[in-house]
This record gives sequence, structure tokens and C-alpha cells, in this order.
Amino acid sequence: MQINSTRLLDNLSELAEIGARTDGGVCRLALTDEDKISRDWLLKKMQDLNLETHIDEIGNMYGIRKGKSLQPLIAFGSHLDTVTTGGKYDGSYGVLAGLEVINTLNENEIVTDGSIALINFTNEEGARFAPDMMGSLAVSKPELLKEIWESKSFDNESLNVKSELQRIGYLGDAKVNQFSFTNYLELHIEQGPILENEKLQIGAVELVQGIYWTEYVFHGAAAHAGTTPISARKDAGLVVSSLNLFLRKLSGVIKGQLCTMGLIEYYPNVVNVVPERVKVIIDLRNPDKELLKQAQEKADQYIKEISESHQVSFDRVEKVRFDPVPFSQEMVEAIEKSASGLNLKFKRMVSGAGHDAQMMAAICKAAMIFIPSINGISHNVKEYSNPEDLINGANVLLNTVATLVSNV
Ligand code: HGY
Ligand code: MN
Ligand code: MN
Repeated sequence: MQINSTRLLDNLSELAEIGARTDGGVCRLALTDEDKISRDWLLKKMQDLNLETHIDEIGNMYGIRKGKSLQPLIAFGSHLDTVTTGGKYDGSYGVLAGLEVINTLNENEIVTDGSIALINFTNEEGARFAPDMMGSLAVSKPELLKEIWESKSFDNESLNVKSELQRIGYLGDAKVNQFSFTNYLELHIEQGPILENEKLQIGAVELVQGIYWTEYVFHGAAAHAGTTPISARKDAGLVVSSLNLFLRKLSGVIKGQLCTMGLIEYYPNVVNVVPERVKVIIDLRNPDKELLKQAQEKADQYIKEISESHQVSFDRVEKVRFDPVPFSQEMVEAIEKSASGLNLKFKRMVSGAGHDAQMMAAICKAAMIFIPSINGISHNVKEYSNPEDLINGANVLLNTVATLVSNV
């Protein structure tokens, strides 16, 4: 049994039209109108395949393909939301490959022992609301739902997750913990250069590295660029620039450490005014839990010292604290078996990016399948994966799910 390659590629192109940018990329920020249109599009596709559809309290979308019994319940999927400079594959590929696997099972009239759930998780990217992996976090930790609903939009603090879910009609009534999943499998582009560089076709992902997001608002003093002596300045912008350089050095001294300052907001952001206030969110990642903690401690120590030396104060809010997550060895082996059964070259690897699978691993056996990203590019409009790799990945997903759902 193989998936229908043309249908998968056509669906990927059709979905990429929703939120299409003029430069070939895609922008479908979570809970925006573009996200709603993509959700409506997916819902119709799920209904066309006679899936039993559910929307939960955080807007996660489920399409259930019933087998002889509801258990074991094998879930797969990913996310339709993108970052601002998104591509056609991050998230979309995992959802549409799952849809294609179900279509293929339907066409072959396969009756499975257990059932299959295709999931589109809300706000995986965290580009508009923190934390990222929000929908899957709510499924794995329902006690956080109220706090997550109140998460304010980065671009307009009068909007929060709940108000935006209501606005787009995806504040569902299904409970976030309504299903007990046996497995969760996520097919995703690697978003890095490893598989391509090593000329491999499949990644069997056995761990997702830890992620910390911390927001700092630095308070200095607005001053005239032409009349204020350097010694008299309380320059919040200088503190942030120094911090960025420090973080780059930190990446070099702590093994496996990655530091990024992707979000910076100056106020008043005027050419001839010394910045009064600067908001940043720093993204620290490491596959080692202790080293990640160490990196954060060193960053905070530096921030304290550099702020004091420039008479700048700061507020600090922890937005994300996700430790590294190991995946199910049993499922990693099932992925390897599927890949070798298709004569594909594969390796075990760590995921540098965060994914919904790392949340689902808290409540069921989870693992991920990667395919190569050309030049390792992602979160960039030039994100691309070869059709052959897209098709291979979907067939590995098909074979792995078929094994899990029938002889668990
Ligand atoms: O941040 C991440 O790694 C993911 O893209 N949300
Ligand atoms: Mn993703
Ligand atoms: Mn992403």
C-alpha cells in the first residue's frame, strides 16, 4: 500500500494558497483570519473522508477514523499555523500527510483494530501568543487551560487566546483531555541541515531539545541624541545590544547551547531619541537539561550586571520552560523498521525545533519522523523539501501507523 503522491502534493499546494505571501512564503499566524480559513479548509477535507470531527476548548481539531474499537487510539498530525515568514511545509506537511494516509486507508477499505486520530494543534509556533506548542500543551496539561486562554497577543495586548478563538469560531466544546491516546506520531520537515548533508532520507527522532523563552523589559530614560552626554545616558538599547553579544558568546562556551534574540521592541523607536524602553524575548535551547539551566543562570547574571552598570532597571517574565523530552524507543524502532522496509536511508536524531510531539510524549508514547530540508532552511519563505522526500515521509508514516493501529 502506498499513498497517492499527486493528491498529497496537490493538497500541499492548495493549502499554501491560504495566507500566501507575495514572495512564495506563507503567513498564517495562529487564530488570525488566515488560520481560520485553513481550519475551515481542513474541516471540509476531514468531513469528505467521513471522519468524526471534534473541536476542543483550545481549538485543536480532531478527525477520527474509527476501527473495530476506539482503542488503541493512534494519533498523528501537526499544526497549520506558521510564523510570519513561514514556508509551505512546517506543520502543514504533517497534517496533510496524515490526511493522505487516512485517504489511502479508506481507498483500500482497510478496517483497523484500533482507531486513528488526525490532529491539527492550535498555535504550535508561538509567533503570536506564548507559549509555543500551546494546543498540545493544553491536551497534556488541562490544568493550564485557563492560564493559556488568557495569553495576550504579542501584536495587540487587548486580544487574548480565548477572545480570538471565539472570534474565528474555534472555541470548541470538546474537552482538551477527552481522548486517551495510545501513540502520537508526528511527521515533520527537519528544518535543519543534517539529513541533507549526510544524504539520508528519514530521521527517526528520539529526543527534542529543551526550550526556555524569557521576556525582559528594560527601563532606561528617553533622552536627546544630540545634547545628552554619553556618561549621562540610561540607554536601554545598549543593554540589549550588549546582551545579544553576550548570548552569542554563551552559545560558544556551553556545549550544545543555542541562544537567539528574535523579538526586540524599542520605545519610542525614534532615530534621535535614546531608547527609553526595550522589550526582548530570548530563546535558549539545549538538549541537556542541566546545561540549559546553567545557560539561563549565566544570562540572568549578566543581565543584572550590565543593567546596573547602565542604571537601567528591568522586568522579567518566564514565558516558556520546556525541558528536553525523550521519545518512545519502541516507536523509534517502528519508524526505523518502516524506513528500512522501504529501502530508505535513515538515522536517529535530536530535534532542534520544538514540536507538539514533545507535549504528547507526556501522555502517550510519542515519536517523530523527519525528512530533509533543502539547505536546512525553515522559518523562512525559502523553506523547501523535494517531492520525493515528501512522498517517502508520508509512506513511512503510513507503514508505521498501520503497524501501530493493528497489532499494538
Ligand atoms: O520554536 C519552535 O521550535 C517551534 O517552531 N515552535
Ligand atoms: Mn513545526
Ligand atoms: Mn515552526
